[in-house]
Formats: sequence, C-alpha cells, structure tokens
Amino acid sequence: MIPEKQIKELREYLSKAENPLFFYDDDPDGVCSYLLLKKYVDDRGKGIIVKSVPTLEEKFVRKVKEYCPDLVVVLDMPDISQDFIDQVHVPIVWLDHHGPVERKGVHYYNPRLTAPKDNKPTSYYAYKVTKQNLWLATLGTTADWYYPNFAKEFATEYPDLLSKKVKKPETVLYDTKLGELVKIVSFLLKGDMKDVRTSIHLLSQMESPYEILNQTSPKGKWLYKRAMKFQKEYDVLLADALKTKAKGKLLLYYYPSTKNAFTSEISNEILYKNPTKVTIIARESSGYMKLSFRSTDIKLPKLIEKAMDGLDGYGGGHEHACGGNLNKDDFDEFIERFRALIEK
Ligand SMILES: [Mn+2]
Repeated sequence: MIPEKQIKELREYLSKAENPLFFYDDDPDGVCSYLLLKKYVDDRGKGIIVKSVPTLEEKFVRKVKEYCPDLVVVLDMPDISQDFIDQVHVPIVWLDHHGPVERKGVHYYNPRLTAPKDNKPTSYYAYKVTKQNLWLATLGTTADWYYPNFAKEFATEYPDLLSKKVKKPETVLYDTKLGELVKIVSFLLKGDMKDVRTSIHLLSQMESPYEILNQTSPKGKWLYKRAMKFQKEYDVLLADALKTKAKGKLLLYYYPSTKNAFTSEISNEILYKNPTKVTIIARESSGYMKLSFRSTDIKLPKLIEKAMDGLDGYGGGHEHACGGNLNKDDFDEFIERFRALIEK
C-alpha cells in the first residue's frame, strides 16, 4: 500500500511540473501508467518508452539533457542506476511495484517498501493519483494479472467489455473483450520503434476503449489494424504451440528467430490452458535462446538458477513468471536439468 499522503505528494509534483519527462516500462502496465499521468497533466511533457531493460541506466541521462525537463517521472521500472540519479539535477519521482531497491536522491513510491506482499501494479497506483480514465487503469492493472477493486465500476460502465461475474485476472485476459484490448495494447508495443511511438501517441489521444475496439475514429482504426497484423502472427504461433504435448510436467515450445517476440504472451496463454504444467517458451535469437517460464504452483527462480549453474545464461523474475537467456549450445543440458528438478 502506498499511503494517501504519498499519493498526494506525487500528485503535487505532477501538478506543478510544466515540462515533465516520463520514462516507462515497455509493457501494458508501464504504458497505461504513463498514459494516465500524461492525461492528468493535460498532455504536458514528453514520454520515453524504455525497451526491454529492467534498469534506467546512465545512458538515459542524455535524454534528460536534450529535453531539459523540470521533473523526471519513472514508471514501472524495477531499478534506476545510482549514476543516473546522481547526474540528473531535477527532482525524480519513481512509481513502481517491483521488489524495492535502495537508492539515494529519488522520491520513491513503492507499495512494497511498507507491505512486501503488495502485488498491485503500477497503473493501480497511477490511478490512485489521477482518479480519471478508469478504462486505462483497469486495462493496465489486469494486464499485470491483478483484479483491482475498481474493475466492478469498469464493468458497470462497460458491461459489454467485462462481466461483473468475471473476477480472476486470467479470465479477464482470455475470456473478455477487455482482455482483447489488453492484447491489442501489448501488440502495439512490438515491431518497428517508430510505429511503437506513433501507437503510444495515438493511444494518448483515445477517449474511450471503443475508439479502438469498434474502430469508431480514424486513429482508433489505425491502432486496431496495426495490432491485428501482430494478432495474426500470434494466432498462428499459439495454435502451433497448443499442439505441443507436455512431457511429464514440462510443456516446452520452441520457435525460430524470424518471427516477432511473443514468448511472454504465448507462455501466459499456454499456462492458462494447461494450468497443471510448467511451460517454457523459447525463441532463438542470434545464437541465444530467449526463454519465458510460467507455472501455477512451482516456484521458478531457484530452480532456474540451479539448472543454469555453469552454463552460459541467466534467468529469473517472479515466483511464477520468469524470463531468461541462454547460449543455444547449452539449451539441451539446461532443459534436462530443469526437467529433473521440477519432477522431484
Ligand atoms: Mn508492472
């Protein structure tokens, strides 16, 4: 829980900022947090999506110097390097929900500082700050596998997108129109960076979820069409992955590097359809295997670490959702070890 006093403080930083610069994680939770706050400050400032790294590193200082903001806002990023903080001479406010780290010189808003088990996503707290655009808050929060208390209100306002009977995040994601919208947003963050930036800019101009889902404006239509290109590619891969039979507890699916990166989305959906299995989705990329692990009960990080011992790779993350990267030559050895560990 982030105390109300801190929420208020964060709100004041935003209200006073004339030219805020936002850095945010490249998943729907990160993007929705950004959209909520950007709309809250009446579109002032600028946003930079941080692609596929967990730390806001020193190299991003260049962006701050280029843009000369009066406030830096960091959203849904697990870490900020101390070097970045030390070289930025305007206030930094950091809203995140990952396991807290120790940093000096930053205004850190993280529910897990006081409640280590609080797993509410960043967009949940961004909504506590803004109290507007309920649809973006519900979208970002459920995308991070959390069913927020305000989803009920969303279901009243948009009954065709979410039924009040649906309460589990996985059911929201795979059996509702809101879930379709979550997928659309995650697809819009893939592919060419120029198109990703255009997509986020257009998302910031959307007044309602129907503008995209029902294509009721030219901008909404553009977003929908762009997402559908990825959806088609995804559906082919998913159908193929669903044909894969598990051996014992492990369901392993592998696809070549020519395709877009969908390992995280596919592993989530495969797990939803095979909740008793541990799934690994692997994608080859320049000699390495990008891995995505999911499980319902088995705790993954320690097992992955053990199976990686002495191999050219690494892996980790949350208890039931991890990522990793591993030299292709070590892949078979790793799988053999990992399989033995989960069958224990
Ligand atoms: Mn998040």
